[in-house]
Amino acid sequence: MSDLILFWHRRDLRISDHLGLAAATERTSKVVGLFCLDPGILDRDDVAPARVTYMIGCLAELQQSYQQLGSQLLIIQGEPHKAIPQLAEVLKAKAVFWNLDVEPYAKNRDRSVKDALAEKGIETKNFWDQLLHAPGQILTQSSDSPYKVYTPFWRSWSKQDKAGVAKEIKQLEGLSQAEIKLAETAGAIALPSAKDLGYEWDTPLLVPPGETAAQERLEEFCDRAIYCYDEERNFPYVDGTSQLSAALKFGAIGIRTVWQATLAVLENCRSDEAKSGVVTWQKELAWREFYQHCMFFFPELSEGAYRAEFQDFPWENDEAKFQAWCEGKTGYPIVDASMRQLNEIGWMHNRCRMIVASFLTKDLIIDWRWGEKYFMQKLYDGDLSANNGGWQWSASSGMDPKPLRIFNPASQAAKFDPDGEYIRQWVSEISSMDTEYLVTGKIPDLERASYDYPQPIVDHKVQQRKFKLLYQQQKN
Ligand code: FAD
Ligand code: FO1
Repeated sequence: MSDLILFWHRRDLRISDHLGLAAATERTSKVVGLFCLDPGILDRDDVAPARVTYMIGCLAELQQSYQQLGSQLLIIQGEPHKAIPQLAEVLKAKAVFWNLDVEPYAKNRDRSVKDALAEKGIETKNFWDQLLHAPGQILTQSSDSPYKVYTPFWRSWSKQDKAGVAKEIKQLEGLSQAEIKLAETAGAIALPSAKDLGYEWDTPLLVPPGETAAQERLEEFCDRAIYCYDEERNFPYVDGTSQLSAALKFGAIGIRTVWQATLAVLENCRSDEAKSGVVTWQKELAWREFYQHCMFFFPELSEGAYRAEFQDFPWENDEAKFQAWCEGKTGYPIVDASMRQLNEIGWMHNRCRMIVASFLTKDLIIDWRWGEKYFMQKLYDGDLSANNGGWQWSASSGMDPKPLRIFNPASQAAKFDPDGEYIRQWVSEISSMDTEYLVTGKIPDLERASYDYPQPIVDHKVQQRKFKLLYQQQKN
């Protein structure tokens, strides 16, 4: 009988273009997948029902894929450092392999699992799979230290050679019936639904879960929208972005597959405009990597503000205003449209993420960590590094050296939703209002009342002045 390797999946919920899994098959044909439903994550109060629904959907497809290859994906539930060694021991696994992650929680979890397996004499082996360049591969030339600023990171990152798609897996050997029984005694269960886990979400997801849907979406995007990405990515009513964020968060698609697709598209570009669309999209992939590298090297980012002047900032933290922001009832149409999109579909356009984040921090003077958490509670693509990076960028509390960024909601709407199409789509009670009112937000009181639309909860001009003053005081 061949040696058994268990492959522990976490945010790499696919078979194709999978570095760790391909490496396991180099050693043995008997590779069995494993996913541990982890109460350390699932019992937290910042987990979105939409995200768990997506994850479970990915696991369902992954389970089928393993079966088609002749093996299994085992599901267990419990603290990984107890549940995994127990299962590995019962199955007499030779080794447990997994891909690494940048998150502080992941680093601690993985250390404890590694130690517990070592105590039982079970080998472990790890890989960097979720990034094109692992942390430590992109360092400053001058001091060999991690970059804290995106632009020089991009310059270095874009120049380095990138790996091709990982080896295709055609067949695996799985557990025997007797071994499956043993696995059950050691805690293997049937895959629960998101609802079984306490997460209800009935709205269709923008991109359905799983490897197949992610592949299809990538192909669709590379056939069309990527060529106009530079132009269209900023307009929230246009389907101008890939919407692959959840697939990338959970590894339903391999990052090398995505990168190779961009290279193939570049070869097809006939105009500079098309080329620049593709390069701009590549730059977004590099933002994803930049924030993950930052999280890896500066885990304190996950605890709070990076810059000193924001560490004890006198946030007003008005609960009622926060509630209005969450519900999309601030009286600022572009802000409300964005928050309602988030609440309804578990996703928000990037331009709108920036608008509402600026509004929460600079207009409502509410701690950005409240917004960061609310996003995690709602987003189906919620990801610690990207979300924390986006919030610290918007709050001006992060590594970004630029001076204070304050977005004016009306100017943003005028530029990026000039006909109010996005606002009309999401704020249904004002969908028949004059475009000018929607875009400027200057809606006469009588109109507001007759459309049953709230009064603005703050005055942008007043708040902007107040925020700047507070900021100056903190700096001195
Ligand atoms: P595309 O425009 O098609 O971009 C392609 C991919 O690049 C995305 O899928 C994503 O993986 C990555 N990417 C794009 N922009 C960024 C960025 N600014 N930072 C990091 N990665 C990026 N993205 C998340 O994946 N999860 C989050 O929780 C998240 N929270 C955010 C919070 C705030 C306040 C802000 C301003 C941005 C946040 N982003 C987050 C980044 C960005 O808004 C989303 O990645 C993007 O809107 C997803 O849509 P898309 O897949 O169509 O992106
Ligand atoms: N990973 C797991 O290994 N087990 C889980 O139960 C689990 C739940 C989960 C829920 C929401 C979410 O956004 C991610 C989730 N993940 C889960 C993946 C998680 O991102 C990775 O495990 C990270 O490495 C944790 O730091």
